[in-house]
Amino acid sequence: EAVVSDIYYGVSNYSFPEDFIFGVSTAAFQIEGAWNEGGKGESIWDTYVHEHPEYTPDKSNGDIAADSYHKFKEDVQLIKALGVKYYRLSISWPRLLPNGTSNNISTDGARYYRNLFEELLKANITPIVTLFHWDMPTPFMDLGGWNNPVIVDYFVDYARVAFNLYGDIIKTWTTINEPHQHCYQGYGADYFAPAIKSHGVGEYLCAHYLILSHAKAYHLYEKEFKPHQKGKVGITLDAFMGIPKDPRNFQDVLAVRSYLQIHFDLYAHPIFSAEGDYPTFVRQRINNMSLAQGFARSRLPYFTAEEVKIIRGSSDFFGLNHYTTYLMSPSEMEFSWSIPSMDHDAQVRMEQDPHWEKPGTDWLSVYPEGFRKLLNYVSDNYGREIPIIVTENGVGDKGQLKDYDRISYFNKYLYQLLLAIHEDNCNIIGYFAWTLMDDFEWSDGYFRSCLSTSVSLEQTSFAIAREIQKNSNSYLVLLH
Ligand code: BGP
Repeated sequence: EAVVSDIYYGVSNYSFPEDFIFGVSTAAFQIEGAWNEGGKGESIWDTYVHEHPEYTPDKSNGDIAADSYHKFKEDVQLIKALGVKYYRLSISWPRLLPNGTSNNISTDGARYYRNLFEELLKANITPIVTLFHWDMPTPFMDLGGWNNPVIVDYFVDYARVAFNLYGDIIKTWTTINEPHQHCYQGYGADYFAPAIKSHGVGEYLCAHYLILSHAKAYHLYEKEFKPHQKGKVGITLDAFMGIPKDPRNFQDVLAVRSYLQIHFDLYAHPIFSAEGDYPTFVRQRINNMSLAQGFARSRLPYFTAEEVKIIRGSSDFFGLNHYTTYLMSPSEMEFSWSIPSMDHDAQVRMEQDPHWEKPGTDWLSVYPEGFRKLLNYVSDNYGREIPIIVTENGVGDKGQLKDYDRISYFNKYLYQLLLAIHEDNCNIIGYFAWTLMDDFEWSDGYFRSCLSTSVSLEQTSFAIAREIQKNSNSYLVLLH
């Protein structure tokens, strides 16, 4: 029943550049299912959800998920119907390499991704491929996963296989998705696989070897593949934005700095800054805290001078995932923090203004201006030469069929992105909505998948929002 039921409010005098990249994102574990088919090896997420069903509220797992392994052709048609020309997806490392190493490349796994990529290209959709969206082959956990330096060579070995197999048709790669969330929640805490729960130590070791793995994979591509494949390789980092709870209080301003430096610049600075290496503030803070806590050495490992050089500049673009903003103020201790921990190192209290809209996802309030501030933060700190691709952005809802909250979110965030391009001269070349379809939402399972940032295609909220933003001067759009 067609009912004129909502009015978009907003004025945009700006439009997107002609060649702006619009796309949708997914991750292998969240959508593929077929967890043990075609010779696929087990990933840490398989292990986590099978061994600890109680970790997800609905005791669910990714065994079937959105069944994209079997339904990828339909999925490609859905993307086509949505009208976007780019699709960001990830390869499951253990689907391609069941025991994690190139000694054993799965024929079925290799064929699956080849077929999928070719299907996308046939539909005129460009795949952008992530090598690691959190599903490490389980056998590596016997070695400590990202906490053991040997993992660097295994990751490069995997990257080589992927570049070899698909580099003829894949021209944009991201090595790693959100190292911060993966390390913080999976190695510092146990909210995510592999649930190491080594607060204040595990997440820094994980960060360290992830950054190194990324840089080595980047250079592998530069040296052995780029000359003939001519593609690009980058990394995707995640950031909540912070604003001082009281902008007149300098301590609150410092709290924002502390949060962003420890949770974001820890990753961004070694790769994207001119100096390279961890930010001085982070190095000093963690060294001092470690000393005070009786550690024999800093909980934040050191890169050698040679490693600093390899890491610096090792990304052709800045992949950025962003969802929400927090009000920040200093706090020496919150009841939920362990000592040591990354949170305790940052010493920041985070809260959201109760007046901000909260459409669904419990940690997500709508504060679009924070997005513009973040885009500026990245541009100011890491330069306007490096192109930014927003690789994820989106919002959850309460499962209602009418998708107004999400349309409104996309509109408001896209509008801020336009302002960042046109008024702040930020070099943003692409935007990917999270996500193409309902999926297995990590530690939220499906129970709360309606609260996750999934996009339901019937509602095509992103497509609507994109059209609204594409046509400049549109301020009144009636939605059916
Ligand atoms: C990011 C992850 C995605 C996805 C997204 C949305 O951190 O890279 O894989 O989980 O968050 O999360 P949610 O659906 O809980 O809003």
